[in-house]
Amino acid sequence: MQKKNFGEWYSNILKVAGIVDVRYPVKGIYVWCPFGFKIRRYTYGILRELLDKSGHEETLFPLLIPEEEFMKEAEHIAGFQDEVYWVTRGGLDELEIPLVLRPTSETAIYPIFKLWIRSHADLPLLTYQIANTFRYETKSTRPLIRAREITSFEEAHTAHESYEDAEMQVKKAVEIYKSFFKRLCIPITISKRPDWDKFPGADHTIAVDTLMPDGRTLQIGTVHHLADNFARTFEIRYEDERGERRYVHQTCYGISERCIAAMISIHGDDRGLILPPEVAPIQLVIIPIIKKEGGEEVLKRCRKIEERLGERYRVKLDLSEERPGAKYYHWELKGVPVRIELGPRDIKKDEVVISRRDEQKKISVKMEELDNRIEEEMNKMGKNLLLKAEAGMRERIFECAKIEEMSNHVRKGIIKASWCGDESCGREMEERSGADILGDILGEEEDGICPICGKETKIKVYLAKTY
Ligand code: A5A
Ligand code: MG
Ligand code: ZN
Repeated sequence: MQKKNFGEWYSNILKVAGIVDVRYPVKGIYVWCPFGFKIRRYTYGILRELLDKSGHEETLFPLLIPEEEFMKEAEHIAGFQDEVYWVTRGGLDELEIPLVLRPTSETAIYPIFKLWIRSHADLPLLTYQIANTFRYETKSTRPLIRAREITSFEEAHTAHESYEDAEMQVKKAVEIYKSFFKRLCIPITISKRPDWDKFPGADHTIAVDTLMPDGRTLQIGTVHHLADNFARTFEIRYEDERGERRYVHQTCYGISERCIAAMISIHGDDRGLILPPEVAPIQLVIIPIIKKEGGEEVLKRCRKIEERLGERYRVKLDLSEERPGAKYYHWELKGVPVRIELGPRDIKKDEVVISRRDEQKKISVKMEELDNRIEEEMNKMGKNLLLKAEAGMRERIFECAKIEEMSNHVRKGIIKASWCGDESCGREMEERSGADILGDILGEEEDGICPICGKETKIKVYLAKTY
């Protein structure tokens, strides 16, 4: 498997590592395999932990949305009408009220928020759900990256007293997503999408992107400030302290299985997956090296290690009939962070050999130091994966002053450029460079000149070829 042919590598690894099965007979719809689903479980465990501890409560709203509710918010419909699946029949009957499969859940949730929210005492309201959503995507579909059934859609929905309170929530959400991607060792950029690329119905959108090995960026999360746009449509009001009825201001933010696509793609190598220890279904594999003699003793000791380390880690003792070399190969493919080898010679020295998936070095460790050493190596591995990935992204960010330079760097990474902020210049810059504007780099202002109109500006933007 050669990662330099990234498209092929990606399809292949999903298959051979047992992440998803793409043979389901509906385009853009995939099956999670047991191993892939375990990665999903640990990954979403982190997301749940972060949302729970920042005051969000988990809910679950229905999959089916009545046409009338779905059609209420003009911009929202305009943005999604090409992408929705309709349910129009029940058995042999035409449904009186056609239903849409949620492409996202604003129009399922907000009619109920209207009932739940009465007074300022009900605010802020912070909820999230993890569910499947359906989008009839027309761009080419790709497992975990552009699915028609998004199986792992985490969407948070919040309501607040004022625009400013919602703005604060946007900042908190960005911090939550930053922590999440840090735990997955995924480097990100954060930018404010241009108006023509914001979420349908939003006041503005902050996006989280990462750079994939083929030089294109993938949007792996978005945080939307909805202002009172949906509140006015769905009449979500609260009574303030003086007894006046006011519209709430809302936010919503989402992440999908793209986070797993990014994690696999960014860390993996020619040998297979490399998983951050926190989300690896198997964190530690023990391989007994059985020679002609001393097999009993080796197995006994391996079982002991399995039992002891099994209290703290997800451990696999590989007792299959394969030769050690074949076992190494298999567990490397599966991305197991740490391997322990133990043979008769190691027993004599009261040692074991350990090696980390991200570095091919073998290290001999005294038995009594094993527990501490494993903990240390797991920590180091997480840090190393993040540092390596960050460096990989940093060296593929190119500052460009002219359109020609920009087009030369498309598909090589992320372009950083000045932009006056006018839509017409932005669109022309996209067209002539062949890259899309990801958005305004928040908190970064620098004197520069718009490459289209020549006006002076402080706005810096990222551009890239996107997925
Ligand atoms: N309700 C808000 C949160 C929302 O729907 N936002 S969104 O449309 O931007 O989607 C949230 C995230 O889902 C996106 O940032 C993107 O990372 C992911 N996503 C969107 N379409 C997807 C698809 N077809 N397959 C996989 N992930 C997708
Ligand atoms: Mg565009
Ligand atoms: Zn300009």
